[in-house]
Amino acid sequence: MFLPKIYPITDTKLTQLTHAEQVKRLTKGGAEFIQLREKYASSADFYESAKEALEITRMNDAKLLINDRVDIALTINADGVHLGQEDLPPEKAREVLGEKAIIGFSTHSIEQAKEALNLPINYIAIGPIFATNTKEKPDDVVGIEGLRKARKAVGDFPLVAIGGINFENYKDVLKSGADSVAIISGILSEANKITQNYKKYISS
Ligand code: TZP
Ligand code: MG
Repeated sequence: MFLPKIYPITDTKLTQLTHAEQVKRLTKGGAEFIQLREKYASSADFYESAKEALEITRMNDAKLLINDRVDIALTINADGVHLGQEDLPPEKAREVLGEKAIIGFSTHSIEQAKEALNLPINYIAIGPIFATNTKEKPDDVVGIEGLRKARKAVGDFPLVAIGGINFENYKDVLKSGADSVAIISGILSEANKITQNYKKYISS
């Protein structure tokens, strides 16, 4: 599966922009793999905005994953879902979405990362690597050392690092075993510079 080095995730609260607008700005910067993360909207509203965002990723040959919501991913025919420890089990998501869907799964410790190797998923995410204010009630910080250990534990399985990653630290994170870094505030915190910020990562 194609996993880009920089994996942006949308946040409407932080940006005050629709998911579609964020996706527009990200794809303009060259983003090829984007996750929609929505913790507040109603299902009806998220369904509409996810559909709108998918049109933009399709036009730009980018992949779109939906956080938490297998039902919405299925309904709009998104490219995949990103699930957490308390979401629908990945086995069930695979049954519902089929073989072609991309399924990512969040872990917060080496033990969870190891267990995730037995699941029908396409990548494991581990975090938070660093402290973050973006997620409500984040798990304990894994740290760079934890990431190194996670890499050893999962072998060459695709591994995404998340949490507190920014322009200053992302290269260290990639060197410490992550195939990809998932970033929210490090790209979106200045809503008028999303395209520019995304480009800054990929061009350095
Ligand atoms: N899961 C673990 S940390 C986190 C999520 C969704 C938040 C990442 O946001 P940021 O702004 O990149 O720290
Ligand atoms: Mg979740």
